[in-house]
Amino acid sequence: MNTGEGKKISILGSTGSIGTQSLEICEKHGFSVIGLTANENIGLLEKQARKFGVKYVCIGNPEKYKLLKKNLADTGVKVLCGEEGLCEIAGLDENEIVLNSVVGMVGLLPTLTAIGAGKDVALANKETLVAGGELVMKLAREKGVKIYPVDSEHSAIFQCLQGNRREQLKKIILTASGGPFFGKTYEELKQVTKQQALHHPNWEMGSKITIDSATLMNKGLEFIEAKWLFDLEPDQIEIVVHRQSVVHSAVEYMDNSVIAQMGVPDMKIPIQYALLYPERVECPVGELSLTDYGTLTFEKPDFGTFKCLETAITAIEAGGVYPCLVNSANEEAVKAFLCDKIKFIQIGEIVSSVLENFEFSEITCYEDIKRADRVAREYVRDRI
Ligand code: MN3
Repeated sequence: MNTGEGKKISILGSTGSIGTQSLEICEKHGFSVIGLTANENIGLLEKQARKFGVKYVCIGNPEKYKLLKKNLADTGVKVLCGEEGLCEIAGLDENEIVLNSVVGMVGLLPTLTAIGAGKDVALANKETLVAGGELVMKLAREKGVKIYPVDSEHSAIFQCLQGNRREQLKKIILTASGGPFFGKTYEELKQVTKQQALHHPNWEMGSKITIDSATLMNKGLEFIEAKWLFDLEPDQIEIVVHRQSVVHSAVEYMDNSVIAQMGVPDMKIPIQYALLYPERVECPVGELSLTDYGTLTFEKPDFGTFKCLETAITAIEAGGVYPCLVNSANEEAVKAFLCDKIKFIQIGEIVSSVLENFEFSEITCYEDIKRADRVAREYVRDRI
């Protein structure tokens, strides 16, 4: 039985929402935490490092490296820095599993490093599969490495696949909360503020993913993530808006039977399932009361209003470099929105314009992805 007791794990992005909840799960089940990484938050990273007695930490921002090193000088913790340090921790020989919950494209190389080192990956960094899905899945197959989805929708699909034959799957139903602006018209979206965009009705998350949820880009990224994780054609994925976030997604089989996974909207369930698969043991979350909810609703998404969603789907249908370009353009546009440089509505305008402004090319190696990432970001900066 996979009890987690003594199982060696490193967590990339340990100070974020997924990272802190993952550490709660690790503490509950007695995991042995080897390495932790953060981008900026050295205060929390230091606390976590001391509490879990880790051997390695890495800080993304090089300006904070010296201070962190000084603060941890009385411990034996090895302090690393930047992408190089992130990859060093991802590929540590001692790791039995690596949980990747960093935000954005920067998570891709550590994922490839962990897989390259033969380590199973619990994946919460969706940009990894959006930008590099083909490379990542190919390497995982070659190395015989398992990728356990942490994203709640993909965990739900993964759970619905258990005990059934993959070749008898017809399609998947990917549920979307609809975000804070569901039901608004394109005209109304022109007026929304940053504060409104940062307020998600069901989930507490970091600012990047919260904005992605408001534009529905998050669902577009998850569409692409699902395509790679479960080896689907785009027309096998249906997006359904489900405001209550109780049905976390579903799978339809050849006999038209639909199996869904449900639960309260709490990431600790999918995190724990990824870390303790295939065990189902006590988890520190509330029970689901269907009668308290009373009504569950399902609606079609508004593709015309939420341009990011349609763009992401078109990008994966076109294939090649497009998903990576669209993802990087989105990262840059969200950054600009969070710095008050563009309006909410412009995120979708910028992201969708990428498709008309770049030629198709194949992705055959990591360098191709880096190049696409760079040109997409330059393109967005030039337009702002
Ligand atoms: Mn999700």
